[in-house]
Amino acid sequence: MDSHKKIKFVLVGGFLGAGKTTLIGALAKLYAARGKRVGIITNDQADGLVDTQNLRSQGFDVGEVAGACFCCSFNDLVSTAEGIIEREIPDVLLAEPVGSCTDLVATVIMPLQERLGDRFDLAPFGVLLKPSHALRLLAEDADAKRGGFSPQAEYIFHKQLEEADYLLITRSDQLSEQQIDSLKHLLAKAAPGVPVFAVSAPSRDGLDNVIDCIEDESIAGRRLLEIDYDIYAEGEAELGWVNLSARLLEVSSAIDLDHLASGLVSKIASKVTDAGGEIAHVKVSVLGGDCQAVANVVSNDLQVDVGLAAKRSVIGDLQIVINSRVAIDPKKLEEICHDAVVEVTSSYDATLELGLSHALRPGRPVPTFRVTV
Ligand SMILES: Nc1nc2c(ncn2[C@@H]2O[C@H](COP(=O)(O)OP(=O)(O)OP(=O)(O)O)[C@@H](O)[C@H]2O)c(=O)[nH]1
Ligand SMILES: [Mg+2]
Repeated sequence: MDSHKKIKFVLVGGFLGAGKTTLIGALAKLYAARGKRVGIITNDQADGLVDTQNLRSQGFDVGEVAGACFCCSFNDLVSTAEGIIEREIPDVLLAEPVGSCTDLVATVIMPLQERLGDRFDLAPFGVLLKPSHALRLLAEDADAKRGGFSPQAEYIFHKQLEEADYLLITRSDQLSEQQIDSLKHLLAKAAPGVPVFAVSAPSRDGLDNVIDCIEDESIAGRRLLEIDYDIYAEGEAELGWVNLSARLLEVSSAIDLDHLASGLVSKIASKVTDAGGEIAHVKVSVLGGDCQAVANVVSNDLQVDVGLAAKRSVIGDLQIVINSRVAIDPKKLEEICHDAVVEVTSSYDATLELGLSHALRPGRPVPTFRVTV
């Protein structure tokens, strides 16, 4: 790369389970096919990220900011970007913030532009929407308007919309034209004048529109929010957060990685539903040799999905990583995840070794920097 050319820095926003990691994987592949070098930065409140493993297993250079969101660990975000740049200068850096974060223009994009604008070219800010979630939260009919989460958590969703330069409705492969049109109609009211595109990572529909938005500086509105951090903090704290890891050792007969990952997600989801919890995203990665499966569920009433299929059965040690984000007490969620691993793996001829577990509620966001009007 021309050492004077700026690195395009693309922050991909959206609520938990909206499809950020999946879109980043698809964009990274598209950029790579066009001869561009891509670096990726993932982010979470605790370490042990399914997303990092998912994107690394697809062959990308992924740096991780773990322990706090980008806005509260801005300097870690910069040093992680520098780590990627030292390995090989990318043309594009794709960064995924925590899905319960907002106010990212003021706390990440503008501070990056002000401090590192000579190295980075900050792309317009795109925000993804999970159709089932958006349809419920934006519904005009009061009966259909049931977000599942508290008004404080819904506040975060609305603030995310408000700061977007462009909006992406994900999973277009699962939507009818009519559903896409009605979502666009609702979004035209909620975010007037903001371009909206429907995208599908599996079919690649709409990806060119995303690249066009990334390149179109004229849509970068740098919308600074008026936001109440008390409500924002309460909304984030509604979610229980569990990252748990385990290993399956002495595996004596081949285990289907996709089946194990989806079995674990199903078990956790059914226990969460029984306990009255509201799922934002439960994801499980199973790694065996050089193969990886990731299974997900993003709502109590949606099916478990194998987001990254290994299509392999493996004999040998397996690594399991569970990331659960659910509106429920984190200790209860930890117990559920723990019990699910024990129950699901008991049917295999193998030894279970439980590893680290983090159970928390996200703390109040305290941005390192915050640009105001
Ligand atoms: N069919 C379909 N599924 C998708 C698409 N995009 C995402 N998904 C699925 O949606 C689920 C969540 O996707 P992720 O990319 O992990 O969502 P995320 O926004 O990164 O989630 P968090 O990191 O938890 O905030 C996974 O099961 C994906 O396979 C899409 O375009 N089509
Ligand atoms: Mg993700």
